[in-house]
Amino acid sequence: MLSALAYTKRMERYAREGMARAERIGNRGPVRFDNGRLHPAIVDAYWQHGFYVFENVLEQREVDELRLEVNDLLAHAPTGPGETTDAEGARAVGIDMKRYPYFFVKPLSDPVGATSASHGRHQSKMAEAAPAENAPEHVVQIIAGMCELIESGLRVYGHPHLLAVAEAINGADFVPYNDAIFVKQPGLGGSVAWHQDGVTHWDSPDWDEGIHGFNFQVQLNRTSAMSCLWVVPGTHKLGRVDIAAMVEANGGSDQLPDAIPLHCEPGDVTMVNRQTLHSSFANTSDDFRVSVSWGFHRRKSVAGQHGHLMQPPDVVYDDDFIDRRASVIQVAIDARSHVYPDETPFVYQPLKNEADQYRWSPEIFDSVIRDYNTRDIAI
Ligand SMILES: O=C(O)CCC(=O)C(=O)O
Repeated sequence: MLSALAYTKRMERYAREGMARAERIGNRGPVRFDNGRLHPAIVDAYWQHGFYVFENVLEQREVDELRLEVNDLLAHAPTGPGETTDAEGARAVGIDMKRYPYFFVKPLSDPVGATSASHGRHQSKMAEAAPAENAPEHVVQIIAGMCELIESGLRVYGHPHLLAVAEAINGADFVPYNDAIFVKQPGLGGSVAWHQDGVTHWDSPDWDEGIHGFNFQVQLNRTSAMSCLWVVPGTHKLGRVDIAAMVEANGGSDQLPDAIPLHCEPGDVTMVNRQTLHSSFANTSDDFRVSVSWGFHRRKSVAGQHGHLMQPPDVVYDDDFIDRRASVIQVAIDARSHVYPDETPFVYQPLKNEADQYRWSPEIFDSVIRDYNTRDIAI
């Protein structure tokens, strides 16, 4: 295992080269609309490269609200796997949810590379670094269930521009996937080994480059190439890629030669096709990275499928299951409208005639939002 210093040095050159490649590709800018629809140049650019970086999507106020609540959540998270109390000894937040929302890692480690986790989709082990002697044994890497755990999480889920993007990419009847707040503390955050997200449709006769949907990530902090998400552009078109062979052809190194960093400023939002090969490296930098992530599918990609990721295989995504999970979108739109009354709310076509049934209230929170993540639609 490398020392953190050696790991940083090894990353620095790769980061510089990656930044140059990223600059050549571009594929970033503000969300732009043309006659109310996502600008066709953005749609084309997304389908060409399998990602897009939207700049300056969230106002500072919303970034601040998210930061405040995520920091509070981190302060009241359990101190480690299996623990029930936070750092002050109080009962930790979220541990009574039906689906436990936290995923911990050992600092600067790769917990999933070359394991069978998630159908073995992380085929190759990433380089690891030795954390400082006083580092905690485990750190939080992922917190699920943001629409239940933080109010700003529910509100951002109803962001009109992001929902309009989802509609442009996945069709008007788009439906949710899951959500996860990725936390990469400086000097502690672990890696996420190279993978493609989808596990269901690789051999499907209907396979195409969008069949496994996409993920957004709202960035709450400045993230450099040393800490951010990396992608290999264009891999969403290739079908299932042989990651182990790519790493082997790269002399065993996880620093894949064509990859680019999706570096961001606070309030930027990345959109990454779930079939695009992506990873993040152990965070030996000074960046505190918090990425609030969630995804959407085409409805027809999930209808009638059964649980693969995150759900037991006997769970079937029938209309009832999908509609229930999708109603979180409508509640989020309404919750947002109370705090951002000057915005034009997004009209979610599947529920536009039932919007009144999904106005935010404590009762609707209990029936739609509480434990909504047990109904995540993972494929
Ligand atoms: O953001 C990261 O560090 C990893 C994200 C990721 O792998 C995913 O969303 O599937």
